[in-house]
Amino acid sequence: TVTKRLDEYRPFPFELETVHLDFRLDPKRTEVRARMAFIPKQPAASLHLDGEELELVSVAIDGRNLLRDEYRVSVTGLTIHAASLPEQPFTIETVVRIVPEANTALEGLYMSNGMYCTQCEAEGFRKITYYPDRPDVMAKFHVTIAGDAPVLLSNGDLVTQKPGYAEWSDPWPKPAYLFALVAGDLVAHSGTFTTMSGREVALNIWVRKGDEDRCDFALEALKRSMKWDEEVYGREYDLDIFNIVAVDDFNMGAMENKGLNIFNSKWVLASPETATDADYERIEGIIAHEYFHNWTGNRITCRDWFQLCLKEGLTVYRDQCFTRDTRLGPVKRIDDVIMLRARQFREDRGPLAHPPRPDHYKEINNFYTATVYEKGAEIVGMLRTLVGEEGYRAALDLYFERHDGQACTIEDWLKVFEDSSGRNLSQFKRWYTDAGTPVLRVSDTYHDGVYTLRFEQVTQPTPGQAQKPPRHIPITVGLLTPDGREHAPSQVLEMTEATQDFTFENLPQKPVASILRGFSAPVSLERNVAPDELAFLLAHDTDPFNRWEAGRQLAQDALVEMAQGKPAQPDYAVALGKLIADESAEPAFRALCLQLPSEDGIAQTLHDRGITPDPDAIHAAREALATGLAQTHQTALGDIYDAMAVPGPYSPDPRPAGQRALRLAAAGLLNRIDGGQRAQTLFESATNMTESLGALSLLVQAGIDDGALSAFRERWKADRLVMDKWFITQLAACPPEIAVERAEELSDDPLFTWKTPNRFRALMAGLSANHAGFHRKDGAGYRFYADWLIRLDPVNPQVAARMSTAFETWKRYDAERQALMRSELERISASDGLSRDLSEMTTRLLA
Ligand code: DPP
Ligand code: ZN
Repeated sequence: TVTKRLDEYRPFPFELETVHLDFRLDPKRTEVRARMAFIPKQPAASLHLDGEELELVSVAIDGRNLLRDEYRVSVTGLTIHAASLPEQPFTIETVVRIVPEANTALEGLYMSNGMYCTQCEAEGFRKITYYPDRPDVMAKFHVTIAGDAPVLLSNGDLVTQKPGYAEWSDPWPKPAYLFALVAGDLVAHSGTFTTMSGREVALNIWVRKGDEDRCDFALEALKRSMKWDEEVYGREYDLDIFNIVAVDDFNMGAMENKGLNIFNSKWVLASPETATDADYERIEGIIAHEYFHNWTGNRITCRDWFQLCLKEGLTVYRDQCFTRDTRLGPVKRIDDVIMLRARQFREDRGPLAHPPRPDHYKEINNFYTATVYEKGAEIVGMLRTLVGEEGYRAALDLYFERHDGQACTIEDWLKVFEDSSGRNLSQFKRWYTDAGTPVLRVSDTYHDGVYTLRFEQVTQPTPGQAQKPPRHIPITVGLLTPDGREHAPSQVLEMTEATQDFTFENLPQKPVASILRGFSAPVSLERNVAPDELAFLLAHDTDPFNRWEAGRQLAQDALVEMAQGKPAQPDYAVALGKLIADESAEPAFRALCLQLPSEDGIAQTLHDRGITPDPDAIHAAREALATGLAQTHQTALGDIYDAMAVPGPYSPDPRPAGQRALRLAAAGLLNRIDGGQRAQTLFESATNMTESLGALSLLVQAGIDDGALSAFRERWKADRLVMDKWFITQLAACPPEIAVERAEELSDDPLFTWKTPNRFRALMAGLSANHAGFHRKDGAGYRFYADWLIRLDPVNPQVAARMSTAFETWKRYDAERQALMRSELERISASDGLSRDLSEMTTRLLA
């Protein structure tokens, strides 16, 4: 397979103004007729239209059928020779046939539970018809659908419909990856939204019959998103109708097709009985994300797929800010950083490390990563920190004004910041082009009223990038007096050198520095801080992020010691005691402070400190620390458990959700010493999924789960979304020594419908989340996991490739485990007919 390179970008030599698509739907033999109006822009040798797995019926130019020697069909598409191309504008008409029911890769047009559905990003449109399937070719789409289904949907506005037929027209030029078609027996949960200029937009959430009472939360979230984008970014919706469809078989979370978003049903459907607090928050965030793409992604799209983070980083940043504004801001920030470290920092330290804007790839689907998305969002946040609130809004206004209707690059994006702020961002650009997480070392001195912070930045080499010049890093710093007051408001230090000093004068006493407030840059901060200073920050820091961070640091230090067989120091337990008792803090915040670092995170920290992580020792250390905390704070935790019960009907609002989170965190610690008694009671009395699933997880962890797991299965076996939770929860929470056997048993369960991505992911992610279970010394976890990747690959290469990232940390571990993982990766890469997706992944993982 070929490697695609950023520096080989060439514009498409034709303009494509409009495309007419006529679909005749049939599961076994769908016919697609496409009419494309091309305008030559420059003399072209030939015209290549992308196409894969299509049966070509005919191709004509300006009404004349082409002869067999006027074009060539290959596995990548249809090429029309130059001699047959008119010099004036011309129309190509093609007819192809495709087989939706045979499409298990879920890319292009496929079927899910009898419904037709499409997924075209990144390059799925070429599996529907021959077309210049690249994001910089933007055309107006006109679509007719003939098919035996009550509901027939496509992008844009509805022109006409009658039984078995519908016609849609999208006035906004768009790239093919935003095309969508849905046909099926669906029902709508509907509403309206009046935009800021007074236009009424019809909103519909389309679902299978029986699911319509689980749509209201998503509909309201959509309205909140539309309002927020008007208020915060001045962006108004631009069609008369906005449709969302829920589909059970979907490779991604959701897709922002113009006017017709398609969602994995997991991220739309919610009821108190079936969705957790975390699901509610995530649904709201994803609804917002896909809606926000209408401006950042659709109206302004990417020139090529190397620029993916232009739309994704910005849109993630926008959805994160939306959630911060609508829920608890500081708690959301901490959640986002936990996620960033767990996924992106992990990626950045391993063989899959790549820049937010990669410069080469074989399969673009392998670059829908935490680096492109979450690190991409952090970069936007840093830009905002550098230019300030007003500067940010000015830059975004200019971005929309200058680039509406265009396909853009990271250079265009940075230029609007440069032009609107007058700043030079050439060094800052390295955040987009360089991979790796900078390590930021800090030391401080104090003499005669002058306090000096010395920063040193180092970024380790990453695959293909040996040299790492210094980056432009915004470091938000606050200084606290020894009695816990602010010396001065937070300020942003701009680091641009490898080593740099910043001084603060006229300080009567040595201050306590709170560094990297709000996690102002995605770096790894290394700082020798005494436990009593961390305890001080945990008690007094006015920046909630750093307050939490201080506690996390204490926990991590304790776990690193304990995982090496050293006894636990009391610092963390003592410091945490104050926070447990601090009733002025948000329950959701206290819940986060009670959450211990994950075992995978501890393994990473050990590796960073030059110590080979031992998964069993890490598991034992974490259990011991949790048990110790429960013993030390038994009474206080018991009080919290009682006080945080939420009476009355369920509400997914952040406050009651925070109380439930704190209550479950307390129960989680106490579970180690109360024999699972609280978990048992909670499981039996739970009236919502948050408590029910939380309690189930604790019972599994305590090893007293038999009755509960089967009762849960019996109650929910017909509900696919809840059953996904049943699979993942028991694997993630069970004692590591039984994880692989349990995964094997579950893979024999008739409910393990492995071709459904959600179910496959539930089982595999459950196992790999069980750190010590997955990394079992005899390699049984690796073998089981690899067996399933090999089995899934021919059916659904995208999901198989995505799930192979479970192995991305293989070089962290001891020689025996490394050898075991390496041989599984080699076994995968030697399988017959390996997909381009998984083959690129194993090659990179093994490099
Ligand atoms: N559907 C994915 C997302 O919204 C890819 N664009 O991020
Ligand atoms: Zn997105």
